[in-house]
Amino acid sequence: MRTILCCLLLCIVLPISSYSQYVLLEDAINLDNGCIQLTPDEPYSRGIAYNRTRLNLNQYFEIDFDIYLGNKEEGADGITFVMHNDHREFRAMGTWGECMGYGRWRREYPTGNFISPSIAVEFDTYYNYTQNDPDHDHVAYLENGTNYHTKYWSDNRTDFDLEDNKLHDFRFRWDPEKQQITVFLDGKIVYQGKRNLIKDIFEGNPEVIWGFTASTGRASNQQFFCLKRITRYNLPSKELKAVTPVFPRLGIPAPATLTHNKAGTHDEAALPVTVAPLHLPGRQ
Ligand SMILES: [Ca+2]
Ligand SMILES: [Ca+2]
Repeated sequence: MRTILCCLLLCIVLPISSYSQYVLLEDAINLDNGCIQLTPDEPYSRGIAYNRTRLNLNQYFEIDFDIYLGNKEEGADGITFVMHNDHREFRAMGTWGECMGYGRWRREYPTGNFISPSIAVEFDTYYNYTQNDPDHDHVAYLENGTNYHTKYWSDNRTDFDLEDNKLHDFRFRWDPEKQQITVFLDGKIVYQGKRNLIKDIFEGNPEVIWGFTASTGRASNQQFFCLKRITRYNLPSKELKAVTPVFPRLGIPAPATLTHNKAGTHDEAALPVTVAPLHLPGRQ
């Protein structure tokens, strides 16, 4: 009887504990497929999801996840991956619309809602001249709640489109020895840069909150993410510390209509330790 009760309890507790890995703000919700929807395909929506476990920037780590930016090429606005030490902690949020729940309307006016100190990677699907966007979808590195950027990546294509009804594989790598950020999208390096994050951004604090933000404006798209794996290493030994499968509900396949964008393979050469890829049943 006790065994049956324990099993029943586990059945109840496990799904709750997997869902509770994230603090969900505003319109963010858990989806039945195990992913977290940041915005529905509705105008003027904003959703934010923070993992409850902070990252330590003294450790080497990689975060690997899928993102979905919708199925309407004319949709909006995009998703950001964010790391921050904003004083609002797990309640921090930025402005809606072109600011993607991360930044602010104008870089010159540090007013209103924006997340800072922070860094972010934006997946921008809508042209906004005030943020210096190219007229097509793009990826860009951002800091301290400013969406305005002078550099971007769009695979040297003017028809680059992220709202293609596909899951896109995104990987964020932090190497504290080199003080280097490397960002991959569908196997390609889309950003690489050196920055003393602890000193120059996070005011000496190596512990940062991390998660995803997204919003819509007049135009919209459904936008969600599915976190697959966090890999962390101790330095300087580069001993593997932990490989944490953090996909909320392992074993639940992605929507049948969605396929992966398989544009390339990851550059694994820079990894100090080779880690076998985490197998997600029902996913390729
Ligand atoms: Ca587009
Ligand atoms: Ca934009």
